[in-house]
Amino acid sequence: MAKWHPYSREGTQSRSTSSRGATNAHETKDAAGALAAKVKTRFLIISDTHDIDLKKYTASTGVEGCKRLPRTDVVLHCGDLTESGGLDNYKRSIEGLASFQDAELKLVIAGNHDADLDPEFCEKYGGHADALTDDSPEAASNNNKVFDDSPLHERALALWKAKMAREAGIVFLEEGTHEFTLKTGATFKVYASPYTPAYGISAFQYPTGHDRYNSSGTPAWATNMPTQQTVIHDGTDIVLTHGPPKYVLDGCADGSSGGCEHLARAICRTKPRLHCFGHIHRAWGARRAAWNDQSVQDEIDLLPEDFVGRNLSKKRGYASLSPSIYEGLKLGQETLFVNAAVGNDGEGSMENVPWVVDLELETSG
Ligand SMILES: [Mn+2]
Repeated sequence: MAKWHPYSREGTQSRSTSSRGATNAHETKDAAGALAAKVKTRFLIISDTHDIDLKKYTASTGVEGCKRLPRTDVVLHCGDLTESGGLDNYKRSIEGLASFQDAELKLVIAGNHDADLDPEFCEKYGGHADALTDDSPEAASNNNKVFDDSPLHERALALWKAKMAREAGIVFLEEGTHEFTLKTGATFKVYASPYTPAYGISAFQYPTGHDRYNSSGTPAWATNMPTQQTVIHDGTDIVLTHGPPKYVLDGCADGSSGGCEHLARAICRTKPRLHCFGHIHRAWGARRAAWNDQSVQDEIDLLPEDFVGRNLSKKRGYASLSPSIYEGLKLGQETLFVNAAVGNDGEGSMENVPWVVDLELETSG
């Protein structure tokens, strides 16, 4: 089979004929010269939806002028599904994610606004969520009977792990490393974390001096405190965090950088193919970093921006990368950073558009 290119005629056709489940595998030589099968996998990356009803963007007829989002293999949601939690709001988020019917897998993490999913936050400040309004027996069966008087965070989490979510291919990721294999055989390792550096009173936060992502290399001013779950391991393909790494798509309104430098160090160390996040809405965008022998271990060398611009993306309803970015994306040599914070404009629509990214993944077995 000919080499697949995201913008080639062949690549376009393979999408438009919608042969779901068909592989686009081809053989390429890996670093050791061995033949390894690769399969193109299309990701929709979205973050900070803050109670937006995603069904508006997946309906076959445009609803309220919303651009319909394209079909993808996997949806990645980088947290802040809600404005301030709430079981009804999570349920609407689950229904919205489930409406991406073509995507066989939807990976989801919480964010600092999804307060009642954080047990520590709930214990300290109490939860924000109200009980579900639909307490019919049918809803109870779909929602794993989350209507008992168990702690709020348990009920919120149960909703995300219930039958309705599972059957829709939604996987709520706890902090740590998770491995997935798609129907095509494409396999990938994801590190997930909902945590961000402390800023005001919010859920899933840690003091800026706590390094949870690395087991060594922590500067003297900070405290090294990783666990097997929180450390980012070598061999990670995709890092999915709520917050950005320091100095990468993390510019705040006051000119400061809202990202985490320990996370940045972990990305330098592990060099994943893709690091996606949100949290800092105004820093929406994508940047590519090249890792070469000259690069300093704790600095990220960003390449110039060369992706499709924000205005064109808005017209189309989603953002994607220019071909030149794809040509450079080589495993271990480059990392693609995506801040996919779409934000709620206050009227239930997105301020920015989601990203569509293709990765060539190894196949299992
Ligand atoms: Mn956030």
